[in-house]
Amino acid sequence: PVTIHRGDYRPPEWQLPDIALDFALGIDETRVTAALSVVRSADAPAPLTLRGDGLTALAVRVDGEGWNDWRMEGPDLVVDLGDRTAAVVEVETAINPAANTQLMGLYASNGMLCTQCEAEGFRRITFHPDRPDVLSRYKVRMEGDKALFPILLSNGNCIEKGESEGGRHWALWEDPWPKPSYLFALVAGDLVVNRDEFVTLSGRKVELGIWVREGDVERTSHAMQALKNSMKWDEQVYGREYDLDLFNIVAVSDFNMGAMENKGLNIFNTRYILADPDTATDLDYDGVEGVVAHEYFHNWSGNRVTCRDWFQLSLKEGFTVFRDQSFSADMGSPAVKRIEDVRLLRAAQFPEDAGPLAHPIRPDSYQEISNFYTATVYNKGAEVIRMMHAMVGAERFRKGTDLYFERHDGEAATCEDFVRAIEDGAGVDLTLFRRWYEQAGTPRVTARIESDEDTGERVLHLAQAVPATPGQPDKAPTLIPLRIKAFDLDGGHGIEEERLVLLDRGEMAVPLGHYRSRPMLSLNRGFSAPVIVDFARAGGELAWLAAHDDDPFARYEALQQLMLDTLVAAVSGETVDHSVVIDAVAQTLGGRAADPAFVAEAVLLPSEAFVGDQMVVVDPDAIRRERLALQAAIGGALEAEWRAILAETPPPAAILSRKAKGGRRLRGVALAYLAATGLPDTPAVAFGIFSDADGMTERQAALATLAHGDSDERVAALDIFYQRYRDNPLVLDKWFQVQAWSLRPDTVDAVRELAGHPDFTLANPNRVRSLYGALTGNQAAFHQADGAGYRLIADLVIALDPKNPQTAARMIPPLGRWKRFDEARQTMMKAELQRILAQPGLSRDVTEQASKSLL
Ligand code: HT7
Ligand code: ZN
Repeated sequence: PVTIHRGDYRPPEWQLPDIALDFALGIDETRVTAALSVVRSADAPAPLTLRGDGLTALAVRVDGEGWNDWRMEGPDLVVDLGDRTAAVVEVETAINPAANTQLMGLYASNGMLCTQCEAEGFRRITFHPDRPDVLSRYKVRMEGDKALFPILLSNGNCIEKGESEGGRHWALWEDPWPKPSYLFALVAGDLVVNRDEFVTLSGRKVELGIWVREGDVERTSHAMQALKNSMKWDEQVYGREYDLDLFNIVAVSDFNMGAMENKGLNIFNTRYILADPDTATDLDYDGVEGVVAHEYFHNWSGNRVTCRDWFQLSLKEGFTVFRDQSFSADMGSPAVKRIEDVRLLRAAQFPEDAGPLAHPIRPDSYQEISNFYTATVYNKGAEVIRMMHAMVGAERFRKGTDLYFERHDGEAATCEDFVRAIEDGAGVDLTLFRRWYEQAGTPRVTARIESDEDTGERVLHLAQAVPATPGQPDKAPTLIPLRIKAFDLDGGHGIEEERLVLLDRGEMAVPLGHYRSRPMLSLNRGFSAPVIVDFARAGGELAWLAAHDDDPFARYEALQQLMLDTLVAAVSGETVDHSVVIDAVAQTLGGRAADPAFVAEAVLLPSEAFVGDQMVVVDPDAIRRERLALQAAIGGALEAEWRAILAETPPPAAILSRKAKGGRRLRGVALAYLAATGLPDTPAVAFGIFSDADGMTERQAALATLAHGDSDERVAALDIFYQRYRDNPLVLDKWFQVQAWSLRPDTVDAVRELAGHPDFTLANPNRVRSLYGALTGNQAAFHQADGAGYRLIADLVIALDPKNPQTAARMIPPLGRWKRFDEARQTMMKAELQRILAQPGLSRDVTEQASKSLL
């Protein structure tokens, strides 16, 4: 496969100011006529290269005349326009949406037609430069059978519609805003709408529509509220107003990712639109809110200012994730949101940054761009924006973003443009900070307090190191902003204010002041930098911070570290005393009435994978054993507490207040701790909660707890759940998922069997993720000693690749973490990667991921 390098960027030789598309719609055949008005931007004559993927040119015309001066170069169409500087190039193609199992381009889902063009799907619809720095105004005419496709949607505004012969009808859409091809969208189908409106800051009325299948409209109210809240928030926090009279969202059930920000016509995975208390958990509700906001925010960070090339993806994705995280924090609990975001970063991004697929947030090269929609580009990218925000403060950051939007509105920009706008607008020098864009790998910060016992002077010594990553053996220090606070327990100088330390060199000494005894140091508060901190704590420090730190994130972090230290020691064969953790959990539980959501997050044990990340060689079985032992110890010691929490009447499922959600979350945690004790009544307690639940949060938590065990109640609950929700795909996904998450020793066998269940299908990415994605997240099962978990994933990749290479490629990274495991597992994991690579006709997506994973 060809490798594309960031340094090879060249501006386009032709611009396409206007495009007219004509679609004659059909499920099995859609005819597309594209009229591209092209204007040469190169100085000298240059052929017009239009990218294609699986297309045939049925006819080519230039300025209305049949044209023979064209050729195919591989999948692309090259049109020779002589020395013309402008022309209208018309190309006809025919595509088969029903056969499009890749779900890229124009495809059929559940009887409707829809598109997904980012990153390079437009070239599967018609020939086009298909690069994000070519922006055009689009006019789209579509015509189709009125009974099959009563609703016809595209970007912008519908400017005309009418009936035609043979039961057909048509619509003409126009988008006044120039956009890259990846933001083009079309939907045709039998849909119903939830309509609302929003009045913008300047008093313009915007019509809002959420389009779904008949019967689903009742489940769209949360998404609609989230949309209106997002529109308002972007005006208040970033001064960004919506810029069309219409904003449509369509939900589709077959979708490779979460959603897509097409201009004025967002297309969503149903998973991030549909929610009601009976079928969606509180976490699902939060997912809807966050993704609706994310896609809406792209209207400015992504659409009005887009990316020059795909290496700049984090320009729109990192910034937009930061924006959606800030929005969700403002809508709910900032502390809990930060905990969730950091947990995700550590679970998905840190391992990526430590493995063979590590890349900077602005990658230097790729073979298949779809493989770079990663936690690094998205989540580490968001952390990089967050650090800039922390260094300059909200007000100056806003000056920087105002300047960015003003300078680059209507343009295809770069990450460098963003950094320069923050520098100029906020008045800050980010020269050194730019290394975050260049270097992969999670920096490691080592901290140590040096004390002069005579004078009481304490100095914090900090050192940073960025690990070597593929292609980047040597790293330079970067700028790391660390929020710190030292607590004085001896009453010497009182409690100091928090400080922001800018660690801008390899090593640095930070005077802390004079203290009679060593102060309690709270470091990297709020996770101000996405780094790993090594800090040898004195005994009792973590427990003190877990109880007393005034930054809730730091309290959470201290308790997690305490748990982690205990688990790592136990896994390493040390005899451990669980009582320190138990006491700290008990202390934290004392705050549950005031903030149950925070308490629920804080008392959760670190995941098995995160424990593994702390070890030189991961031992999945020992980690499972010791984590279960600690869970059982906490469960048993605090049994009365857990039972008291469970004895309280749960908040009604329809109430989504912070407190109600927190209460339900804590009940789920309490049930898990109680069940871990193995006390004989726990299956009955869980089954009682499952049966009495008035909503999915409690029901799923109880089902997941039962799924770990071996009781009659487990069998009954799984059956009841299946029978009740077998016709609801999103809930059926949960049924597959809880079984693949199970801590039972036979989970790999169960997953293999579930893959043969009549409701399992490779055609739906949500279903694939719910079964196999859950398995790769189940450390001890995926790494089962006989390699059966690895074989199952490799079999899946091989079977899925011909149908949906993007989704197949996303299953590979867990196999690439082989260096972290013992030799026997390493051998088996590599063998599976090699088996995948030996398949004939493998996609570019899977080839790139599997071959890089072997390095
Ligand atoms: N910008 C969107 C990316 C996306 C995508 C990329 C590759 C293949 C399928 C896809 N669907 C959506 C999503 C987002 O970040 O908002
Ligand atoms: Zn995005």
